[in-house]
Order: sequence, then structure tokens, then C-alpha cells
Amino acid sequence: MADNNTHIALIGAPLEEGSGRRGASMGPTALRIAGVDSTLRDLGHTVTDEGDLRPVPARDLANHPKANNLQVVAAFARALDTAVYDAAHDGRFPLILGGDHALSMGSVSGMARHAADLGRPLFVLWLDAHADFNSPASSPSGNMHGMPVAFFCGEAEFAPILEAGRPLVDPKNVFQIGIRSVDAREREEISEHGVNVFDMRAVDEIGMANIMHDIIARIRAANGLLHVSLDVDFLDPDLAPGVGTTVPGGATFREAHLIMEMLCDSGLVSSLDLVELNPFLDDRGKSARILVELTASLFGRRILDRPTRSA
Ligand code: 4U7
Ligand code: MN
Ligand code: MN
Ligand code: MN
Repeated sequence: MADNNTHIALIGAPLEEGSGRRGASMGPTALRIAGVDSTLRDLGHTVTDEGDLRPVPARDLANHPKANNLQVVAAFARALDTAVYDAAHDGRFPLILGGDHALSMGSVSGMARHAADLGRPLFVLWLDAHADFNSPASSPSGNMHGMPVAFFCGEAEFAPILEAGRPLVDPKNVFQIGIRSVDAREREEISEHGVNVFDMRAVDEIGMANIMHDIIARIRAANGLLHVSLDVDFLDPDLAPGVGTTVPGGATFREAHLIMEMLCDSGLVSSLDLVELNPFLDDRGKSARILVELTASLFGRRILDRPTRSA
């Protein structure tokens, strides 16, 4: 993916049951009102809006005391696994309009199947204040939006949400940036499994450009596909207040745009989640708009007509 014509499939996933509060189900609508489709078309891309998924709850799964709303979350994970796989298989770029972060159980699993078809490794760039590596056993809340990374790495196999034997993501192929809130057991898990974490201290000390050069070089060397998952709370709450789990000290406007600009130049990105937007908590559409602006940078909007330096 770069700034030449890409066929983008917008897939709405109005899931809010993975989080502890209501409102993220309005995310896809807010992103459409903020102009995600026209912004991408104006950059020269072809956009097909597939509308919103409305899966029936997965009644085959028993309720779980520590995986809140498992049936609804699993239904979205299954529907997205299929929708994302099908779009990518047909040569379209899946762009998921969330919805809370539990939906990434499905979007990443769908891309992992697509990457396995191609015989290429899938890498995940997780832009978030949180590591999202809990399981029902470790989670302090039971909220499944704190579990997707453990799930697609195969570390949260507590119920048959997706088929056994599905392709997983190697935790060593997961890069996290922006992290600044990690639970006690999560901290042990991410280091045990070798997740690559660039926490906010690393961003301060190393700088975003250096971090991104390193990540891009590693994915390119492995001929990998890259799925990007952007949680609104990655950004500083002053920039993006429209999220249920704000944490102070997040990424700045330019740090976030630089990531997207460097990713665009890299041509490595194959799919994107925009997640955790809660329009009920937003300030006059501010957070929806910044997500659309960041998406524009990923899809080729640039300050000058050339990359600043060779990427
Ligand atoms: B998000 C939390 F305990 N870790 O598991 C949990 F702090 O998708 C928060 O990153 C999870 O917004 C946040 O409930 C999930 C909590
Ligand atoms: Mn998250
Ligand atoms: Mn988060
Ligand atoms: Mn483990």
C-alpha cells in the first residue's frame, strides 16, 4: 500500500460489548460523518463501503464469568475474520471502522489466514496506551478489549471462538508503540512472549523516527505483511478525548502522523483497524476527525510532494 491507487474495503464493526461502557458502537458512523470515504477517494483510491456487520450472538458458546459479553464479541470476531480474509483475498485493503478493540481478534485472525495463504509472515503494529495482552484468567476487568493481542498470539484459548489450528501471530512479530498502562500479569506475559514494546519512555528516549525505521527494516527483511491497529487512546487525551480509557502522556499529533507517513512510504501496510472511538465522549467530532486525518497520511497525503528522506 502506498499513494498509488488502492482498492479499500471499509468494514464497519459497531462492537461496544468488549469494553466496559457503551458508545463505541457509534464509532463507524462517526468515522463516516468525518469523511473517511471521501478523504480516501480524494487521494485517488477506490473505496467500497461494505456497511456495518450485524452478527447474531454466538449462542454455541457458554457465558464466561471473566470474559464479559463473550457471545457478542465472538460473533464479531467470527464475522470480521471472514470479511477481512475475503477482502484481502480479493485484493482489497481491509479498513475496519470500530468498534472496540476486541474486534481485532477477528481482523488480525483474518489477515493471519491471508498471510499464511501467501506464505508470508504477518506483523502487527499495535498503537495503544495498553498492551491488550490479558486473558480471562489474568484480566482485572473481564473486558475483552484488553485481550486481543493474547488471543491472536494463541495465548488466550479459553473458548472455541475461531477454529482450532487457525494461523496465529508470532508475539515476536508484534510491535507495540505508545504503551503506558500495563497490568501486573500482563507485564510478565509480554516479556515472556517477546512482544516488542516501545513504551512512551522509549518514544521519548529513542524518538519516533528511529523506532519506525527499525520496525520497517525488520518487516521488510522478513518480506512480511503488516496489519496496523490504531487505538484512539494511543494519542494524548488532549488531542483525542473520545475514548473510554484515556491515559495521560500519549503520542503527539506529529508523532502519530510521522508513523503514518513513514508507513505510507514503506508500502508494507496491508490492513488497518481504527478502534475504540467513543463519539459519546468526544468533543465535537475532534477524535473522529484526527483518525481520518491519520488515515489520510497513511494513504498518501503528504506535506510536500516527495518523502523528506529516502525511506
Ligand atoms: B484497550 C485494562 F485493567 N488493562 O484489561 C483491562 F486497565 O483496547 C484496560 O486498550 C484495557 O482500550 C484497555 O481491562 C483496552 C485495565
Ligand atoms: Mn486497545
Ligand atoms: Mn487502549
Ligand atoms: Mn503465557
